[in-house]
Amino acid sequence: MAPPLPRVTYSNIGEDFSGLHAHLDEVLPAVRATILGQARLNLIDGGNDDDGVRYTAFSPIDRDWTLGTFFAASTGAVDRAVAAARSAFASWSRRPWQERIATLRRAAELVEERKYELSAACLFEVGKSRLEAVGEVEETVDLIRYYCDQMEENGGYERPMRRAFPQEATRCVLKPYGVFAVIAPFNFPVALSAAMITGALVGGNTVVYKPSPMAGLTGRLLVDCLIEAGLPAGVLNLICGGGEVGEKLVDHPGLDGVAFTGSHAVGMEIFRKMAAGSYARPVVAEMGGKNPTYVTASADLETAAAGMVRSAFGLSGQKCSAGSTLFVHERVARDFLEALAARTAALQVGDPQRADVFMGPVINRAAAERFERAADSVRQQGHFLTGGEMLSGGVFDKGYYVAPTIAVDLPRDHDLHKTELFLPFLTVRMFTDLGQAIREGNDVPYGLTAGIYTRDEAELQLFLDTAEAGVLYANRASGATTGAWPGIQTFCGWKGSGVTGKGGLGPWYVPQFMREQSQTVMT
Ligand code: UN1
Repeated sequence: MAPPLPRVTYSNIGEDFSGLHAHLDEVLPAVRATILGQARLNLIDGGNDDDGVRYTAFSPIDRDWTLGTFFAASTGAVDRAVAAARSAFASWSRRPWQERIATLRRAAELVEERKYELSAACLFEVGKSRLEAVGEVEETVDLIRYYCDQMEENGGYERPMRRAFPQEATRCVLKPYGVFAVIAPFNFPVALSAAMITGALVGGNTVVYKPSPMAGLTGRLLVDCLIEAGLPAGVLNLICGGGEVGEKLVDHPGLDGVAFTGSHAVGMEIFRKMAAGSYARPVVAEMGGKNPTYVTASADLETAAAGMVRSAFGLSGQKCSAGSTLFVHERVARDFLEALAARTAALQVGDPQRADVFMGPVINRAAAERFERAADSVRQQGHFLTGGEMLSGGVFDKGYYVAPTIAVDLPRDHDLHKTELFLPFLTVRMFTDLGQAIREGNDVPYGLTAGIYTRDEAELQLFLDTAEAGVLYANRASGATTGAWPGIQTFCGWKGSGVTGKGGLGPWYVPQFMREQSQTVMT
């Protein structure tokens, strides 16, 4: 038997992936032939459902490839999905948590069995590189298992309390809220959907899940794994569609909470809505970032350049963890920017089916237009170290491809240093005082990730003490600000990047989907 293929964890960049690539050479055409282009229905109360406006989605790699047809759920379908989740809640929530996690663990096994098929679907749907796509599905398997482990390690979040009197026994119990809407983004369509769905389900909630309109295919393939693992009808419902369907869902009075990953603007709107009724309902949200990296005069410049390139341009910069703004010490700026430009020039951009491609397209026309506007403003007020243009010719004319871009010489307070672009677009500022640079890096409404490259203990400590972000990295070649892994790096958005002060991938995630009850019984 052939040895198992190596796992992809975003960080194991030194591995030999040649066997994996050989396998993907076979899987990709097969998936393209069998999985793309089909009608993908919604799933309500265990049944397929086409009640809604039919739409077709195309691959960002090549607009001539149909991903599939989907149904933007009608108002009636949204109502039925919420009602189904509501009626499934009583028995799902009362089921012993051990049974709930057994089902979720079976789902993790199915995701693992289908990992190359899911990765390939993800590659075609989002335009991810091979390793980004496989890494995401591996991350999915680990995070489902990690959340199940958390439930187990915490004994289902039930614990005996102290006794005021010998005759009085008290337990503290975390209980599910009820029906959660799960609204997911396009960029990690499998991992982030699975994270929110699992968090809600292991805690005993039921779910109405809406994937991104750009990611209905992987959304449905993921749901199939969960359903085949044995979730009862109505426990997990799938409705497709864009913002208008999302709005109907969030406005639905039958919801008890919302889990959301996406833009700051939409997340805040959901948060305000969920606080507007007669009582506030929980929102578990992760809402982007403008993540700074600091390269000090003591840094190992090659390590720093390697990590910066991966975080700025991996997945075409379309990660909330992307490293999108750089502070480099004046003394090393010339050498560092030279190393950075050389590594950027060496990146392969193109059709991500190819093994050597690091960066595929951006997701859609809106992203390409955002790129053009940002590039225009650099032309007016700064310069490009590299990039700045849309790519054309060959496959570049089939999708939306842009050059990995590094902007220098912009005014210090320019908007591009502060706005999340969700593009392969890095802005650069120089500094002489690290404390001052960190204050500038902190001066955004976000606080998700931050990175530093330094060999000076005091600089490192200053960064760890003062950087305002939930995920900090130092001296990492595999990613300056990206690459958090379940059970290893928790992923908590500070300030406008989150709302609860607790993050994904870590020990406090699942309890966010539950509320506390104290039960005192006289014995
Ligand atoms: C995101 O950045 O949009 O840390 C999600 C990372 C991955 C993905 C996080 N776990 O880069």
